[in-house]
Amino acid sequence: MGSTRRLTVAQAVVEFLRAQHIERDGERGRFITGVFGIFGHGNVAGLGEALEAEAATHPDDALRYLQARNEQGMVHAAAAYSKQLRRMRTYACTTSIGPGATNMVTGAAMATVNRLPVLLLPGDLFATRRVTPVLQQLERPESQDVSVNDVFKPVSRYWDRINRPEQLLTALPAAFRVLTSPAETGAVTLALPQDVQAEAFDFPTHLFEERTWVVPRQRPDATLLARAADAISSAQRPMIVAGGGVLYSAAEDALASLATRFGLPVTETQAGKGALPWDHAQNLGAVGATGGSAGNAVAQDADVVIAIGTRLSDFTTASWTAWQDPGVRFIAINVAELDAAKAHAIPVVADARAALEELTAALAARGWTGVSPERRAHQERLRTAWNEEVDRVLHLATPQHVSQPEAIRLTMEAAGPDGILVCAAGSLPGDLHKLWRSPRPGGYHVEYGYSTMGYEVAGGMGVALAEPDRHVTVMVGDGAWLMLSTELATAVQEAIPLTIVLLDNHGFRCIRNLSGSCGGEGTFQDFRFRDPATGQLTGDVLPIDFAANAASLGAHVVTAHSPADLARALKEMKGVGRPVVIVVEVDPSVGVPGYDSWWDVPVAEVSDKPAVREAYAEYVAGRARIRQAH
Ligand SMILES: Cc1ncc(C[n+]2csc(CCOP(=O)(O)OP(=O)(O)O)c2C)c(N)n1
Ligand SMILES: [Mg+2]
Repeated sequence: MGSTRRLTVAQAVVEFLRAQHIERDGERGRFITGVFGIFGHGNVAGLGEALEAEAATHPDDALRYLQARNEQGMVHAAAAYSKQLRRMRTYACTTSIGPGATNMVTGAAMATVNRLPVLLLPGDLFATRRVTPVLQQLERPESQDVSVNDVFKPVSRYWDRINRPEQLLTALPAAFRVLTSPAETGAVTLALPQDVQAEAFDFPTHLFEERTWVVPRQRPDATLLARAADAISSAQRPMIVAGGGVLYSAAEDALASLATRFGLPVTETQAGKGALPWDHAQNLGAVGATGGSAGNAVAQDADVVIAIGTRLSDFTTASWTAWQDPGVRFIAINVAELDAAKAHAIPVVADARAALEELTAALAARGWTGVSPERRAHQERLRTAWNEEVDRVLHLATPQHVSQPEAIRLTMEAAGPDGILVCAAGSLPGDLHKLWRSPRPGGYHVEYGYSTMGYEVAGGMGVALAEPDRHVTVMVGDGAWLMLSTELATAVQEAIPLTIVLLDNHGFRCIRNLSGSCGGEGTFQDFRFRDPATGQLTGDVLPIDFAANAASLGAHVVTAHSPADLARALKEMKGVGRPVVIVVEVDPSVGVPGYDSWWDVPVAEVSDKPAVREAYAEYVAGRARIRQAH
């Protein structure tokens, strides 16, 4: 018999988390920084007890417990932390059973869609079924082997329920294999029944030995890499789409040298933005539905597309209208086979950095000199024109309060070269994708895989935890703020110096615009009173006092009525040392234009309304441009 330690299941989980390390390129560190949690009967006596003991036993390097306000918010914070640290560290999240658990489902989906590691530890029903139904139990007449935690299955990359203590021996390593796998990572759910959490077992001590999960730099297959190099070296109008995988792989330098050496234009997805500095000679900016004029112009006639670390979502592909050359071919470099096989691409399943290094060597070995001088000059003209256009839009002013592009410019100027911008949903991400200028990697953090309203404040806190030396600014719409901003109280509690710029345009503005382009009236989108005369939401604007709302949670609050107010507030608030919320009323009449782009949002095929019929006709014409590349 080997040596054992008698621990509760919860204590064993905490011991195991402490012992897990991760390593890449010779850099090694603990993988789980701490645990976010909200307690209830489903976890307080289990994980709650174990975490209290952890804090007492390891005062200097305990897994830090952070108190959350909303379980969804804490998953956002954990995932944002991980995204910012290129998936090399994360937090675990513990909840009670029932609503505490299911509140995490949206966060889980967000993490999985964005391929971000988070470890979710929801409490679960008594495994013994001694007491049933327990408070908050979902009873199903056809089976007792189901709980609300089963809803985590489709949104988790690994899901398990620990019904007996010894199951930890296989479940925990399996969970960490997935969490630390670049190709498979996402939300990992270990449901922990309330009784089992508190149950003791003689665990073998080897379970708690320090482990190091080495993140591999998978090399590409020689045949497929050669095919990719052949395709690129015979292309006339090749281009690169840089996705989040470039950053997760720390492949920015490899990307810059490939692009520079061969004159390849680089375009950016939301997650890939910042991989090259905004003013890098090869950076043509955003591509796709929220792309700019340069990125979308090179895409239009590209004959070979090198897609690196991207899911090729509809925003990136402009719903597959971005590429119009009938012979266009894709090369997809990705750690995940799922993504590498999209768009009928040459699938280069590999770590981005390893693949880009080998691709550079293979192209050089073929004697390829890169993109023709004429095409390079064309690319440079597009880049210059785009940067001029961005300057123009950033200065679009208004006599009414502040325009959104202006607010973006002032926030960017105040953020400076080391600042980090955090955003997720609403009209802001599209505008930011076009306009924000990130001088260094990691300065632009927008969650646009799941585009989750409510990610902004919680995510901003996670980013600030990840990078305490860089100032974090969150830009958030009034709608997203109202949906979920209470993690602000946690940021206050932890004295995290966040700046939150809350843009009040009295409604779900981007959906109002979308409704308009589909022939709708958009009246469901304004934050207005119901007007007794019309019976509709067409009354006065709701008098929501966002400043009072933020101040009530303990933030330092400033209201900015003009661009000068906003500039001053942004500057002064950087040194406050605790969360600051700047409330700005924006004039929604000043928008950021689109640049030869399209997004497939189906319009009602039949309607009595002429506006809808007109929108439908336009929609059908737009849809005709879809080139199904998959
Ligand atoms: C959780 C969630 N619910 C609904 C949506 C759909 N949605 C996308 S943007 C948006 C409106 C956002 O309003 P606001 O934050 O005020 O930004 P604005 O468009 O006004 O700039 C909605 C409802 C979403 N992305 N996330
Ligand atoms: Mg709004």
